[in-house]
Amino acid sequence: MPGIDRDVGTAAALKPSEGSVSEKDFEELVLRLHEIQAVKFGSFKLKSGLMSPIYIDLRVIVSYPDVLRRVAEVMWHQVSGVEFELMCGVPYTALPIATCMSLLHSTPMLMRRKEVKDYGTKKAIEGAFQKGQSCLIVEDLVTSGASVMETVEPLEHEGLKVADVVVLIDREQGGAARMASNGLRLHSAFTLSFIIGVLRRHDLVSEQVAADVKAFIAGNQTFDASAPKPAATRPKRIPFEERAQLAQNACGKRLFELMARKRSNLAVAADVGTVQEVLRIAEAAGPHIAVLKTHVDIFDEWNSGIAAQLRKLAEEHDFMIFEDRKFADIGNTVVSQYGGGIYRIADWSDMTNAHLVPGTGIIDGLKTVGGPKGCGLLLLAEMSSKGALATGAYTEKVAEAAVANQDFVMGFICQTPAKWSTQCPPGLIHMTPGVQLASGGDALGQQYNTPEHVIGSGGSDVIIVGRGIIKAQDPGAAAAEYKEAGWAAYQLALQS
Ligand code: S5P
Repeated sequence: MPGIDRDVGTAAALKPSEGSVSEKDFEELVLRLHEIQAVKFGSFKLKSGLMSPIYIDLRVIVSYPDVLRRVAEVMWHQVSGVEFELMCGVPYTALPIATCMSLLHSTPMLMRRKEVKDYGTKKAIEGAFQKGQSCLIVEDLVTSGASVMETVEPLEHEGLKVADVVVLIDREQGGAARMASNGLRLHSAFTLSFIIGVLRRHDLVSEQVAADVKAFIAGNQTFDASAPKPAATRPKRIPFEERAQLAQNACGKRLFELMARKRSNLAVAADVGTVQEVLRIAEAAGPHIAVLKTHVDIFDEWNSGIAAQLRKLAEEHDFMIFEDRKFADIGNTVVSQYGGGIYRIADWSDMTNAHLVPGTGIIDGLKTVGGPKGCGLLLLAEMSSKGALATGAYTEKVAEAAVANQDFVMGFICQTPAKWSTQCPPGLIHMTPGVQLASGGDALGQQYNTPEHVIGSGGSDVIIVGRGIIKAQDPGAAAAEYKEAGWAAYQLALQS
């Protein structure tokens, strides 16, 4: 059934097209919503900071079962001709509405977990469903449509089909157009204009307020259909040689130059148990890699002589050394861990990495040791392992800290920088572990993506490959293969 076009006050527009809900029911519901102050007039500061002459708060309807039931009925009425097998409410206000619709019409419901942003690794959708089933989205209020899209994405990620969205109130600020541009049909019970029309007829708002609301709607549109889609506006990828000029950290600059010169954006994770093996990997993979990554504490022995041998191979084959120490302590402690101890990491590695859990003091501490030596720091912004906690707001904080400390921070260990809200300057490098030629994982939570995915849609620069190379029969040949795949993905990304 097509949605009812509800323009201010026209009788034809008020007529519900079918079913048990009458024109009078719609009008009475508007009056009741006004009565319980779900719709208020005055001067209200919105989340966006804008001042609005109208405020709609549908959270209160849970306190009025008669209203909740009527809301559910008019919304159900709007989709009476739409085919769907499941329903999912947009958290939180629409959840009781969806529940009520589900109970009244015996239609199963799903629930989206709002706190799970990273739906690649965690259960974001609760309930029983099968791939390919159709799901109706239930929302209380649509302004720009952004919240609806946040619920559509994880449902589609699970293989569900979403084509229709039902909403109680459409603020007419561009939500319907935005949804249409994403292939979704918006069915609204009321538009803001319709609500104002009813209240005006009952003399519950003045002519001036009605005019103010109309002007507000007209002046605050959120969707410009002629504007290019976000993907098209994403800044173009800049070649490594140009980014070398933009890097503020000397080590980051060297790495960009090296990658451009050697035509390799491959780092090998030399996670082997003996010094003999690490030297063998460095020799075999050396001609193909930009970076050799070590975990020095898993080798069977270590001394300055071994460090010198590794450095010699780095000079011969033109690669840099990254000690994957993942520092995570207070500034004062990491100074000793980085500069001292039996490993003396800062003496032989070009770069190391750190978690930002302790706060930015860890960057300051590491900088006192590595800064004067021309070393660089990579911050762990995201991790490849299942259930990793470094997501969402944490990742954004890490990005902000890197941007603020570019003299020592050269970039990130991350997964999908293309999805971050923080726009990172092109002088920062993104390096991504959890890479193999086929996606998959191991028994202990590691998750693999392909070089194309990581560099392409993921937006990263460097692939870090461990077992894909070191466990291969011929690590040299495997490194050559990963080098080709990583570089081809980078070339493709430059063109898109
Ligand atoms: O999130 C991360 C960060 C790192 S540095 N996930 C990771 O796997 N790593 C490291 O990358 C990990 O410690 C290992 O050295 C390498 C991945 O190895 P692979 O054998 O799974 O490719």
